[in-house]
Amino acid sequence: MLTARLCACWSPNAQVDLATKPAEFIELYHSIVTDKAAKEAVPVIVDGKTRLVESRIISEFLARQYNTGTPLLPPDAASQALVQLFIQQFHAKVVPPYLRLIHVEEQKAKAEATKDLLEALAAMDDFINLHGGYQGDHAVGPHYSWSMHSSVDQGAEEQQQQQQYFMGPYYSLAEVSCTPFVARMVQVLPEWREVDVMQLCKDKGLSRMVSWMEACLQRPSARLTGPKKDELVEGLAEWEWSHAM
Ligand SMILES: N[C@@H](CCC(=O)N[C@@H](CS)C(=O)NCC(=O)O)C(=O)O
Repeated sequence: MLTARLCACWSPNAQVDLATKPAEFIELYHSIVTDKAAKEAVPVIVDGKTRLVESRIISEFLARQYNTGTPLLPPDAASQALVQLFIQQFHAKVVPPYLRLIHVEEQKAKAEATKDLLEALAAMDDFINLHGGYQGDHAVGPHYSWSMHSSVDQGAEEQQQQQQYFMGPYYSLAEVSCTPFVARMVQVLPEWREVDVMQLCKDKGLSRMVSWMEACLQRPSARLTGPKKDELVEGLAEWEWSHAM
């Protein structure tokens, strides 16, 4: 899988320098995306004969193709759809103001982006309260009489932590797809923009969002594979520099 260091889909194994995209990368990209005018972007995955782009499509492909450990999608169509809706809402509402906040310089624009970001996080807090596992009439989870096994024994603290995922105790593509952005918001914004997202959410009483973000970041796989704060800030500085040329 090809990624770039600054990206939410970062992988240390195969990186592309987006400032000087190699010809082989451009060729590979357009062997998948036939629109020659499309800007070549990572991630790109080559898995045998399967070649794909778009992080959400790649994640879902991997979850379905290599469904051997913790299942990342619930078995019933209604819960699957709610997980997809959660991901769509997060990417449509939360990610744009986050990216805006990263790139704007002017004080007024930063304040507006911060306001929009917090409103989007408040909407996601409501979304989890309405649809999240074990809560609300439209909640995902055992209401639909499915169960997802967890392959490891967990301590009480870990179990309590896991109640905080979108699907209650079940880690799913909802977290997989959003955790990289949570990590960036929580780790990068305080230093990059003096905006402490976690604290602001606490101040606004977005308790479900706070516990969801904490559970995302505590997940052992996220801790193991997520880039460190310094790498993220450095990657952003490099990106700003290369795109300013
Ligand atoms: N919707 C795409 C977005 C991919 C994307 O924008 N990737 C960025 C890096 S994180 C990229 O490669 N940009 C190309 C460039 O900066 O030239 C996805 O989720 O995979």
